[in-house]
Parts: sequence; structure tokens; C-alpha cells
Amino acid sequence: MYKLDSFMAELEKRNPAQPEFLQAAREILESIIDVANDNPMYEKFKILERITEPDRIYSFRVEWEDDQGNIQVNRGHRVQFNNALGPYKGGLRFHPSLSLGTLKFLGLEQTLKNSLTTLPMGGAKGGSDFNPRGKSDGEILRFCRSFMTELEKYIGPNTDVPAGDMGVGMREIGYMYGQFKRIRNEHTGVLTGKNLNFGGSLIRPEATGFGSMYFANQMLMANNDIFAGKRISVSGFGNVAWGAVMKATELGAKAVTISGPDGYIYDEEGVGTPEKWAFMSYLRASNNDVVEPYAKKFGAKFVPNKKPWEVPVDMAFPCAIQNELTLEDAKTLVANGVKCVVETSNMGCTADATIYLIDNKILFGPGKAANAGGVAVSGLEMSQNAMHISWSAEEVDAKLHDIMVNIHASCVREGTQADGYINYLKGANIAGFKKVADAMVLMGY
Ligand code: 2IT
Repeated sequence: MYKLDSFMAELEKRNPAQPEFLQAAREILESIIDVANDNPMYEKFKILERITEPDRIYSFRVEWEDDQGNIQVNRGHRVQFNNALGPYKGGLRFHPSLSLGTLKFLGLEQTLKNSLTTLPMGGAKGGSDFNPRGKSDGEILRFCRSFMTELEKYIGPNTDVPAGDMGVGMREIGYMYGQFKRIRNEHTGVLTGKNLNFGGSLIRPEATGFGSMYFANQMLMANNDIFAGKRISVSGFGNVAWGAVMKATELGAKAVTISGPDGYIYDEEGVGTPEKWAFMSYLRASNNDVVEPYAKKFGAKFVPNKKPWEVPVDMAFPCAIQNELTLEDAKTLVANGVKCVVETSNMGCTADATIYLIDNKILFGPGKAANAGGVAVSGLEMSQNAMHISWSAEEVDAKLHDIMVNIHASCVREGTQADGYINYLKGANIAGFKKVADAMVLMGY
């Protein structure tokens, strides 16, 4: 019999100073421990021990030349977490605070998330402590080249297929793809999130945000409610927030906030107009990472150094980074009458915030289910590359929608409680876990 406390104590001993990894692991284990004990094959095959230990981790030095001619040194990693279901798949994050513990949490989450999509993808994550903020285009190019010169040794279209994450968008993917092609003389689907000109998929940039809204829409319908007319808050102002706001607006909701590292924008008119988003793209491209200029331009309110969770809304969508919504924020949201909180960033809520929301019977969409649309369309990009074809936006969007509806159904199947409350967190963890665990059993040790 697996016991949660002793298993976690051992995991903590083996992974000291990796709080985010331990947080993600505990959240999963709390959900699945009974399921794991129901099937004696899981313990016999040491599935919990194996699923919480990455297959392998590559760490490497990345040196590049800045615009002043100085050599800079960063650190790169690729955590190949689990490939029971398919080639390793997951994004690359460039962020100054990035540590191996963060990447291990993201790799573990990615393993169950990719399982939920039903597409044949294992889980991985990678990145660097390189800070893209304020860097020139030439510096980004030289860093990406150098990073790929090392990463190239460990990846391939049937081995490991990286993509973007925070700090890595279409431009960075293009530069890395160019270097891979230069070294290997191969034009294959080794990265996703590529430009459309050379194998990228339509809808990929918007997919995470779109998928999250499709998922939220299903959540409301399953609870006899409707999406149209809802007031929502969104954090962040990158690709993910952009897709979320666009789709929410299209489905008849009104998004009233976005945020950046400098604070948040409160726009009672709604942030989802093409003109406003063109301005946000311009702000992002200017590489300053601030949202304040939006307030002056569009007559909205700017609240410095705060997150948008104090604004009363029906639904809240953290779209920026892990642990961005705390227990205090959750209490404020609940006091203000929130119905639904949907993690669109990975592990957007702290552990105590998540527990508080579920205890209060708020509809809680966990990141590994709600934000799976991004990697799902990456999986569709791999399919298109393997077949040397490209699908129309309508085809990709329809497949994305189906995938999100199916993920929702899996959560309902595994997470519906006796009192009728759907515990999406538990449902997502159980459904994602079972498929990986069964595959591992079937393949032996
Ligand atoms: O967190 C995620 O799911 C991503 N960053 C997307 C990964 C991918 O391979 O598209």
C-alpha cells in the first residue's frame, strides 16, 4: 500500500530545495493515491516512484556574445520527464528565475497534461535562466543559436519535440529551428510553434487561450450555467492572455483586466478589441514588459504593483505564471462572488488557494486540463509536419475544440463527487495518471 505521508517524505528527501516540484507532486499524489492502491500492478511496477522521477535531465552551459562584445554565460536544461505515451513534448522557458526545480514541476505537469489530450506525446520541459527582457534582436538570435547548438544533441521529431513557453515565442522558435536545420541538414517537425512559412500550424499562438475558454464553457454548461454575459478577469498580456481574451469576447463574455509586471489594467469597457490588442502587441514587442501605457491610451484604470484578483468578476483566469493567485486572492474572489477559477497558466494557484476554492465548491479548472489546448495544437502541428500537409484554421480549431470537450468529459468521469460537485483537479489528475501508468505497466520495467 502506498501511503501519502511516507511517500512525500521520501520525495522531499530526494528533491530538496525544489518547492514547486514538491507542490505539483503532492497535488497529484493526493488525487491519485487511492487509484494507485486500487490496482496492485501499480505498486508492483513502482509506478509512483517512477512517474515522479524524470527519465533524464540534461544541463548545459550556453555562451553568447552581447551587443557590446562581451561573452555572457547562462545555463540551459532539458528535463525529459516521461515518454510512455509518445516522444517527449513540452515547452522551453527563458526566464531569469528559472531553476531545475521549476522545470521538474513543469515536466511532471506536462506528462499528465499531454496524456489528457489523448494525443501520443510524452512530457518534457526545458529552458534557460537567460532574461530576454531588454535584449536586442541580435542578442536573442545569438543566444538561441548557442542554446540550440547544445540542445540539438538531445532532440528529434521522434525523440523530443520542444516548443515555446514564457519568453520563447515564434521568433525564438524560428532562430532555434534555423540552427537545428543548419547543424543536422534536416527539415523536420523537431520544434512546434513555428512560423506558418515553414511548417507552423494555424491557431497555435492562440491555442492555449482558446482552449481554456472552450474548457470553461464546458464547465459552465455542465453546471447549468452559460458563458455569455460573464465578467472575467485575466492576468498577463502575452500570447496566452491574448488568446483567452479574444475567445472570451467572441463567446460573449467581457474581459475587464490584463496585467504585467508593473501592475494591472482595469477597463470596464472590456479589453477585447482588435485596437487594444494591437497596442498590447506593440507594448510586448517594445520589450519593456509594462501595461501602464494602455491606461492612458484607452482611458482605463492602472493599478500599480497589484494583481487583478481584487476586481469583482464571475470568472478569473490566471494566465501569467505559477502561484500567481494566492489564498488571500482566492478569499477575495470568493467574497466577491466568483463562480469559476480556471488556471490558464501552469499551477497558477498556490496549493492553499486551490484547496480553499475547492472547499468552497467554486468550479476550479486545473492548468493541466484547462491549458492543454496549447500543447494539443502542438501535437496537431506534429501530425501536419509528419504528413507534410497543413490544415485550415477551421480544421485545427474544430480539432482543438473536440480535444477540450474530451478533456472536460474525462474530468467529469473521474472527478464527480457523490454530492454532484465536479472536482476537476482530482478528475484531471486521475485521468491523466491512469493512461501513463497503464502504458508503463504494459511496457514492463
Ligand atoms: O505549458 C505548455 O503546455 C506549453 N508551454 C506548450 C508546450 C508545447 O509543446 O506546445
